[in-house]
Amino acid sequence: MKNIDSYTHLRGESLFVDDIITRQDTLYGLVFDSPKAHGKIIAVNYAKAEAVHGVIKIFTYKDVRGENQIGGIIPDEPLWAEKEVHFQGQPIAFIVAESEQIAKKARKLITIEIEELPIITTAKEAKAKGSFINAPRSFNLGDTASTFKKCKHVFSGNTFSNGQEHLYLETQGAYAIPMENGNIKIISSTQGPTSVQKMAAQVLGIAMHKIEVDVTRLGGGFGGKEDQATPWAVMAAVAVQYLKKPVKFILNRHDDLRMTGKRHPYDATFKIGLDKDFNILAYDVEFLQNSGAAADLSPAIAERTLFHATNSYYIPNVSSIVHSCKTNLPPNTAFRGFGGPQGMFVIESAIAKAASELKINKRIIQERNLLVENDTFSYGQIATQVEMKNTWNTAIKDFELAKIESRITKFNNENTLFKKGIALMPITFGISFTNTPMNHARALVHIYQDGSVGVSTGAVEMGQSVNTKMLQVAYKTLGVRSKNVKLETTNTTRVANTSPTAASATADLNGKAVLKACKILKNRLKKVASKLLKVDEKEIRFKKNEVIVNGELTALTWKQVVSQAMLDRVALTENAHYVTPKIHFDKTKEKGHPFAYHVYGTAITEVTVDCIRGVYEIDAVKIVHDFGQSMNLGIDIGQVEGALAQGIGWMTMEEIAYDKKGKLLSNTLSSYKVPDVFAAAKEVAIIPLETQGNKMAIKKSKAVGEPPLMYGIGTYFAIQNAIKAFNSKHVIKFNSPFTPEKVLISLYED
Ligand code: MTE
Ligand code: LUZ
Ligand code: MOS
Repeated sequence: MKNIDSYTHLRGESLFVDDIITRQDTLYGLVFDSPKAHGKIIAVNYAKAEAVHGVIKIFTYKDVRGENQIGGIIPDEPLWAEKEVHFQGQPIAFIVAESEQIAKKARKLITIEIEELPIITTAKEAKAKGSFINAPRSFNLGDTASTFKKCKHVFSGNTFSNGQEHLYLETQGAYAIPMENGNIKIISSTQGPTSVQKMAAQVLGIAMHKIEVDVTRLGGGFGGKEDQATPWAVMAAVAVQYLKKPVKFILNRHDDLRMTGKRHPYDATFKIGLDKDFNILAYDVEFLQNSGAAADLSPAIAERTLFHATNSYYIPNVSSIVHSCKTNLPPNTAFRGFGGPQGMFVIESAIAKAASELKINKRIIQERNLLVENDTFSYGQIATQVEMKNTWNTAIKDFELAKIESRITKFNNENTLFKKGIALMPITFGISFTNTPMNHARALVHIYQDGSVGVSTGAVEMGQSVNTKMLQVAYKTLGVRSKNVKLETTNTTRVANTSPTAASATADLNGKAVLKACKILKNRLKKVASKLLKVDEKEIRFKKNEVIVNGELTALTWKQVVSQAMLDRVALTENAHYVTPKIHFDKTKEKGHPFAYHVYGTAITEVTVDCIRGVYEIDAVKIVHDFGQSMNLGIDIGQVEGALAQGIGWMTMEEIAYDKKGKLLSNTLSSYKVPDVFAAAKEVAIIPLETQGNKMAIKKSKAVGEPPLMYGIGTYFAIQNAIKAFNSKHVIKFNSPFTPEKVLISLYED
């Protein structure tokens, strides 16, 4: 089934926040943000801005009737700065005017005096100064200290991986509308409608039921709208509470780049110990997460770094620790992979370092240590239904790795100024919110009296095609035609108290709820049909709007059954609640079984480096991926391709840069390079692994949103191998992204 949005997308008819028809009296918002990264606010002068014709009001923390607080995990983030500022781009005031142009003009007239305080921009500096968000977390297995003494080989090193801009095509934004009795409706481009509702209620000082949040779809989120869609929606709501007029606020790209957080940069140090057969016996790792100026989702992201610190390997002795370091940058936030990629880059670096020192192929160490059935993760979960080696061996066999390698060797022998490199990248990613209480969802299914169906869930459509999957679950379960089912907007008054659309778990959680609701409705209608046909309800099946008895079509239709159900006063609406069974985690012990299951895969990446210029091309990425029993391979392959491109971008060209003053230098699309069609791999081959799938996944179709991003990590090591083929003296480093500048330096250093 095609993505149900493709028709309107192609015709430009799909609705995003900025496409909603505005009410005539709509006003427009714009944020005035801090020009300094750290300091005391001495004075702000709004007089000139307020005097601009068409400026209605400038809102500050003084206008907050509830709490000036939007911190989710830790209440450490004011909506608008009060006495101090902690990062460049921190919102201080909200200008509401008759037009965006007027607001922009007014913004230029605001003057501010700040007494500057010392600025921290890196995690290392923060650690040295003891600047943290919270206490460190640590996952441990076995005993690394005594094991290192027994290891034949021990290597250590350090790594850095940089942040990443989400660059959703649709920037952040919201439209808030006054309803009667002080109620407010907010149309928001958010992955977390309930977070917007909850924070708006908290800041406005009103009950949650007075706020309705509605989401049609997002032009991309990638984690950037899990938490950070909230402030803009809340600001608009504060203005509505005061002015009783609709307020629209869409960030322009420049403001969005400057004011929002990104993927967390990580510094790390590692120590890895191996025996004579290259079994990894011990791994010690310390992560320094650059969290930015407030917690946002950093503690949860730090935790997931620990969950994925050993990637796809079984290591019997692990000690891992992560510090969330407080710096004067915009609070960094969720980004596809949620700390997992940062953890995996370090273990891959450690293995690369060991292989380089031992002068063996990295693949030998990787392969020896791949996870197998019943291995224990550092967090105590026992690995079951492990497909790691299955994907690895299939990739080697089906993509004929031996042939690729000999072709590369031949090429490198015959060419002096171009060198090729190859790397294998295994991935293992845990599915479920690591915070167990968040693993729940609801679906509200209406069958209308004409037989058509409306489905509401907590899932937010953001391009990942979750609505198409929900529709597939509904029409197949009910036994109607796909055209009979419509996916409604995501709305907090229809489906309440939702977890954000995140953790790749949305289709599983909401899909299971849809399945449950539809099964109940179907059984109710079977009773009605059984009365009409005078056969046992067990004999009845619905398929494509037909009623089938013992495999034979009957004259009865779905529509007739629904009409009869109306006459019989049968409920044609069902609300179902799903919670992921079996999962648990004990934070006091840092042990448990947090994930419903894991997703596995292997990528083989080939690159060619131009050894005069330092530029490179990605020749091919060949992937064997564990989709389980995919319910929509077209969509799932699209997710792999998109995530791969994003992972390659993170590892190679996307270079976030702040200066020492905490000013974002990569603040335009000419100074921040995202992968385009030329940067994409010239060949992407994806083989779906043939497996039984997992019962915990919706229709045994495994979650796919985030895991394939980590295939991109293979690119870093493929480039490294190409450099080695040119410059044997090159001492490998782990400092991503591997930009052409860095490649060029590596090619010629001795
Ligand atoms: N795909 C598109 N096209 N746009 C997005 O914003 N977000 C990714 C992934 N795929 C995203 C995407 C992220 S970060 C997550 S967590 C998952 O989709 C969320 O959706 P799912 O849980 O339905 O997989
Ligand atoms: N968000 C979250 C996530 O709140 N918890 C998670 O475990 C998670 N994992 C991936 C992406 N977003
Ligand atoms: Mo995705 S980082 O869970 O929004």
